[in-house]
Amino acid sequence: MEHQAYGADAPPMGTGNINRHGMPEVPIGQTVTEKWPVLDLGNQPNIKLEYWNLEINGAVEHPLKLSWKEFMNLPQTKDTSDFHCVTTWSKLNMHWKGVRLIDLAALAQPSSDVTNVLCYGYDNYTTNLSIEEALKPDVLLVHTFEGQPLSIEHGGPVRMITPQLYAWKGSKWIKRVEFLTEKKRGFWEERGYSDTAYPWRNDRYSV
Ligand SMILES: Nc1nc2c(c(=O)[nH]1)N[C@H]1C(S)=C(S)[C@@H](COP(=O)(O)O)O[C@H]1N2
Ligand SMILES: [Mo]
Repeated sequence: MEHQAYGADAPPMGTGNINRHGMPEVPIGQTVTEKWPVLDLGNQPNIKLEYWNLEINGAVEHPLKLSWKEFMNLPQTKDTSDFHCVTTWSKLNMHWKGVRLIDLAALAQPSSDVTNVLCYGYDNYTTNLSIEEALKPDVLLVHTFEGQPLSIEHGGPVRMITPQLYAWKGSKWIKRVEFLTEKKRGFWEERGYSDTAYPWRNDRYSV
């Protein structure tokens, strides 16, 4: 283990102005890009809106299975946030519109012993998050980017974003969020990537 100062966490690592989370704008080891690269497992599902559903279930009082219309009728949130890919690019100031995961959780009512979530994509991707990270107010299920419907290659009709974690934690083509009372690992987490994925800790791989 690396040496740390007594009585304090190591400061967040990165460069640039301090952002709204009190973090340096560009996390350690990242380079800002203007382009938006596409990264996935190579299978981009094309889900017609009439067949699209979002399931919120697991350890919850009221499991949900929402149609597109029901999803779009939920309270909508606009936000501007940054996107940090573990392959070392970051894209800043992206304008999103979608539904907060915490607003969906308020409808589903997770039980008090929930500790984790596992998110599932229509391409059978999975990724895991702690409940604390999953319920941060900038974790959105987005359908609109820069005023346009989110493209299929970037996870449309709806994907999750996790601006305070590496971007693999945000499932494209999101299909299901399962609330859990113990950790289950997702696709990359089973292959050596970090459960926590904190960009300002250079927390890319599991230790
Ligand atoms: N469903 C699904 N979500 C996914 C992935 C995937 O393969 N399938 N790849 C992840 C990875 S590794 C990254 S870096 C981001 C990339 O999002 P982008 O292609 O829109 O840049 O999506 C994440 N979400
Ligand atoms: Mo990635």
